[in-house]
Amino acid sequence: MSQYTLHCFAQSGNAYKVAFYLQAAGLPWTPRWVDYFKAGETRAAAWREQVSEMGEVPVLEHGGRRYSQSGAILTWLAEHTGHFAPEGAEERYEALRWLLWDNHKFTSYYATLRFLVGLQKSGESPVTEFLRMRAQAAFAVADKHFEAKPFVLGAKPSIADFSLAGYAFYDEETGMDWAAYPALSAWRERMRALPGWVHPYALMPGHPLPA
Ligand SMILES: N[C@@H](CCC(=O)N[C@@H](CS)C(=O)NCC(=O)O)C(=O)O
Repeated sequence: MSQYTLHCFAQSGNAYKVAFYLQAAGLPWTPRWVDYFKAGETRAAAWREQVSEMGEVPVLEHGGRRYSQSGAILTWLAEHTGHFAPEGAEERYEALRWLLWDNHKFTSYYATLRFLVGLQKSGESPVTEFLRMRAQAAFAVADKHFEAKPFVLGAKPSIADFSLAGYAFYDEETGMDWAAYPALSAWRERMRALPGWVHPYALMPGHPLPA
């Protein structure tokens, strides 16, 4: 039996942050598919009671405990396994800073834009225009950062990179032009080149969506 079970689904970049980490770290893990779209599993009272009160994926199970929030999970994994761990207090602070920024500004707007435009095919609206504007602002911040550093903390990838990489490899159309952010795009290629990299649709179950 695997040491780690990850409640996830293929379309979830937030789950991919942890799945990609586990894969790149070479840790033994098993996915547990969550029927988010059709059955609305995460919205069921029983799921919230038994798996996560926050009603969100990913959830990691290990040693009889459940862990949620990708940033907290990655931090916990780094501390307990040593893989991709920030080194020393200054790097731990830096990693936390970028994890929070990723959750609030980078992943959140881009993932919501991709959900609406790329998955739900919502078409354009003031909401998608706003989300794209915010995603562009976040992409510009990350692009500037990667002009100076190959990875978030410096020479080596860390948990902060896995967090930022959650939605970087999905191909759905979002109206975002990655080519306009060359340093960010180059970082994405460095992440793709890490041993263990697998596209999210091949790494986690549930793609294509069952009819
Ligand atoms: N900050 C959370 C975000 C998790 C998240 O939004 N997960 C989505 C799937 S990608 C979800 O389960 N959403 C359910 C909901 O918002 O009700 C994390 O990083 O784990």
